[in-house]
Amino acid sequence: MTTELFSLAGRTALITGSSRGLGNAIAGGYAAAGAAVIINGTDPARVAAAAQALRGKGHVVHEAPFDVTDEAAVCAAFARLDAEGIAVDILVNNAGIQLRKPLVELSVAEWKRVIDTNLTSAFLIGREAARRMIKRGKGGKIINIGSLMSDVARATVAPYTAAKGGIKMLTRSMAAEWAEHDIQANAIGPGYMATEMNKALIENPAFDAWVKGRTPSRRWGRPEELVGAAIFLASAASGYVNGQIIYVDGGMLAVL
Ligand code: GCO
Repeated sequence: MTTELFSLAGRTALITGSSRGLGNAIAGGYAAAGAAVIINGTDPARVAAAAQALRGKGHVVHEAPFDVTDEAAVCAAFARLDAEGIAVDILVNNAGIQLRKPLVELSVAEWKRVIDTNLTSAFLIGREAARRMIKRGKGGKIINIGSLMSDVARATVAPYTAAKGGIKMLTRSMAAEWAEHDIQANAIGPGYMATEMNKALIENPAFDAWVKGRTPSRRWGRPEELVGAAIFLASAASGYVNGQIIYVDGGMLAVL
């Protein structure tokens, strides 16, 4: 009973930004749970390498290199999947960038680049995936990757924070419109995870000490520590969970 509840066997999962970082960890966890996975990223060579690494473990892996901010590229990617008979049962909107700069120094172009990559992409890809899930009539799963910044702010990461706050509310909007089609839309809020995006922070002794002091677990999170929540939200175990955000943050948001 338990293993079936959390099995992803027979499902296909598209994870955006999965050639590295958190997305790649989730893709590996989904493949190990039985899903076929679709690796996405902007760099075809990096996507191919990530896909090959998972195939080397015996998993079924497809490649879909496209720019998540480009509507035409998103639609073309889904058209290719349609043509290949690949139906997306699980979508993880993970792709995101960070830009650390004071608001007063930020350009509109910089603002838009973060919002487009971290928020608008989730709308674009969520819309294409949901259109097909609704038409197929077999339900689906959408997991949006939020952040601590879905709920709290830190100076110098305003566009990222605005986007991640939007991710939380877009998740609820998706739940409001798509739950009746048996599509569960939820989010995961990673805490300070040891990823390439946070390398500069990890290597900054003062910031590293702050994260460790501010986090009850007294350490940075590891990307693979998101896999449990990601599998839960992608599996039958979360069939009545809608519009929620699960924080995997070592307890940081729970304490002062
Ligand atoms: C930062 C970090 C954070 C983390 C993560 C926390 O500059 O403060 O990049 O944004 O990456 O999002 O949940």
